[in-house]
Amino acid sequence: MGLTRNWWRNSRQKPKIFSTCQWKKRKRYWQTSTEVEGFGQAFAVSEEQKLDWADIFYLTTQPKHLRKPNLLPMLPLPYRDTLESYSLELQNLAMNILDCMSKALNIDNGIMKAVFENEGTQSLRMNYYPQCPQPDKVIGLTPHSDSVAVTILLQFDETEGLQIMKDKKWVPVKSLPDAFVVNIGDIMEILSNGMYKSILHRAVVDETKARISVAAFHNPALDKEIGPIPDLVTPGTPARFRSTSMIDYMKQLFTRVLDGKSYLDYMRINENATSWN
Ligand SMILES: O=C(O)CCC(=O)C(=O)O
Repeated sequence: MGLTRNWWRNSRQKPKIFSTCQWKKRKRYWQTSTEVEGFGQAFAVSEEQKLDWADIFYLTTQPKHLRKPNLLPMLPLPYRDTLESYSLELQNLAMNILDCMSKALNIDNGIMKAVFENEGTQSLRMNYYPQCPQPDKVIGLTPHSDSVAVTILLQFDETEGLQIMKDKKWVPVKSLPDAFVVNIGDIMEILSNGMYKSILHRAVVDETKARISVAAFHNPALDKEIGPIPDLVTPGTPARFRSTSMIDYMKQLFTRVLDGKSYLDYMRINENATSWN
């Protein structure tokens, strides 16, 4: 898939922006009250909100014209180049994953291509979870499902922290060397009319070790409508989600706090609908 071992090793440079000696430089990339991109906190929407035990650096990477001029284009070299090639490799990997999903859903792969290719968006979130003397009293990342279609997650240092909800229990996801975790997001659950389920997950923190992860989020192009793919809506499997424009979906998203799968529930047509699988 184009991810050669050497390229992989080079790209695993830790996001240096989190090292303490970078404090002053970091200010250049700070989030503002009206801007979710940059360095700061994930999904902070009110003064009263309890924040997660993490710093994040969030930025749009694809398509290029949607990049904030003060973020990726201003990052120092060689870090900027590393992110650039990482972004492109992951965009290709995401398209391959979507292709496999089309096969599994038994739909023409041109359908996914039309939604994701060319202007399909990608954003990266680098998460830094410092060690915490009382890890049981905080959460690194609030339980949530990703609002996007597909997330490709890279975990550094083999430090554990990611947990998924399975059979009503939190299950740790082992961090394997040279491996990505692929998360199904809410948009994929909507497009597949519920055949793929988005995964509820969270990050916990460690008492002695900090942890870094990088999530690459992949979404349809902003001028697309999202809703169940017509081929997957039949008299026996009626549409389980509303359709909306990507723009409206994103606008709504950033006014909400991160809260489990509540946004997907908001998009659901009939919450009492029984699951097909
Ligand atoms: O740090 C992790 O393992 C989880 C990151 C994550 O879920 C996210 O960035 O949405």
